[in-house]
Amino acid sequence: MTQTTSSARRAVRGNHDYGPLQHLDPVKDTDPAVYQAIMAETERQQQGLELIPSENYVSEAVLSVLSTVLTNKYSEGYPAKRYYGGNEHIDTLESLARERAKKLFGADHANVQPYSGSPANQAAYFALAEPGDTVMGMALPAGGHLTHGWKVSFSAHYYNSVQYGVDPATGLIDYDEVARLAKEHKPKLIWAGASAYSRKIDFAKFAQIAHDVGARFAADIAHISGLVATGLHPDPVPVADAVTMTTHKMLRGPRGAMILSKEEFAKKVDKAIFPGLQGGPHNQVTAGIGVCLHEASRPEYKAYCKQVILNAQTIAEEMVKRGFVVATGGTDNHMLLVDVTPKGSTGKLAQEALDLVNIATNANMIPGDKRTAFDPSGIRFGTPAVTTRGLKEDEMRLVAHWISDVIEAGDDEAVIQRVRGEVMALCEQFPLWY
Ligand code: DSN
Repeated sequence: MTQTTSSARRAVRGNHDYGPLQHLDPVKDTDPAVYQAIMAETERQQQGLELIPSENYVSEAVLSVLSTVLTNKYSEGYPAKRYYGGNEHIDTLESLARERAKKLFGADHANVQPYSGSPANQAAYFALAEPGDTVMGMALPAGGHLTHGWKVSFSAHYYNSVQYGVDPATGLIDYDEVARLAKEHKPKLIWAGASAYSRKIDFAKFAQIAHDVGARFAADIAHISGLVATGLHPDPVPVADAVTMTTHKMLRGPRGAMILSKEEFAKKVDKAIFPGLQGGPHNQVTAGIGVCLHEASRPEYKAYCKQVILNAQTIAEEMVKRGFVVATGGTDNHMLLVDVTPKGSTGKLAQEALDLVNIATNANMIPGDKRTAFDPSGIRFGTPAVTTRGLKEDEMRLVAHWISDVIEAGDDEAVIQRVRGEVMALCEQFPLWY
């Protein structure tokens, strides 16, 4: 998605004639309600800054394959082993995606069929543990994912979940504490990975802890997949029994997921996905995963990932200068967690105020948070989407100051109006191609 392409299109088509969405013309007449909602969402994405760290914009190539006849086909099974006829072309697409995933991540085996991140993680449990086994993962309030054993998830209902957190003072994973808990509880499976952790994760250390207690080790790299693929984050693939990830976050693919595994677990992983948990794969998504993996193998993608980190670090530095408390003092990756309570706000109030100025974020708990998950002390910011849009450090400085102005402004309508205007003007300068 280059700036030149987007600008050229808009020059020809005008700001609000969303050319690439012409394939929606048929639904305009048959279902205007759906059409209008899609157009409104397109406009929202155009006119706002997306700072939710788990979101991104797909390329035109990825979006185009999602709306194809591939959605018509049933393909239960795997390439050359299907339960339906007529799958020769689907086999080609799925094999391409699997081979590209293996090559990009240096994995023995790749399954590209999981419908999304939670089913992928469910399949990893199915492949690596037995119901009732003790499992260990990072607690949700500390930055872990629901499926890593949080109490409301299947992962705590069907497994005996032991949770580790972060050091409340530093916000960092305390590996000695993880090792101590592992020795005490003797889990069969240990998870590493997070949805809200801004520092590097030492996967080798986790693997050693798991090895020492005879546990299997799974890494969930949904958030940092791009950084791992490009060597900008320690790699779990050589040390983990299974590695799961969504494909729609930093990888800029369709909404889906993948599981990489060592050869030893390849059959178990495949069986866990089908027939264990899922039916037919979503072939249009498989094709989109293939395309995004191809895009991620190019040198431009590494440059993009480096910029993602620089952008997040720039926001963190500017917000610290404005007197905010950034968890762990900064970031090594694409996201940061900011405590907004010293400014008299809360996570929920700040998220709502930022919505008013077209900046999308999400309220999040911070390490040692005393507030509730519904209205926590923090906000989670991430830069994968704005970096895809072409924004760099100069724009990040502006963004950090707009965020700070809005959170400090409380009910000051003049500040809201000013910042909203400035955000929309910046979005006009960096249009999306949609
Ligand atoms: N919902 C994702 C996130 O926002 O981080 C995790 O699954």
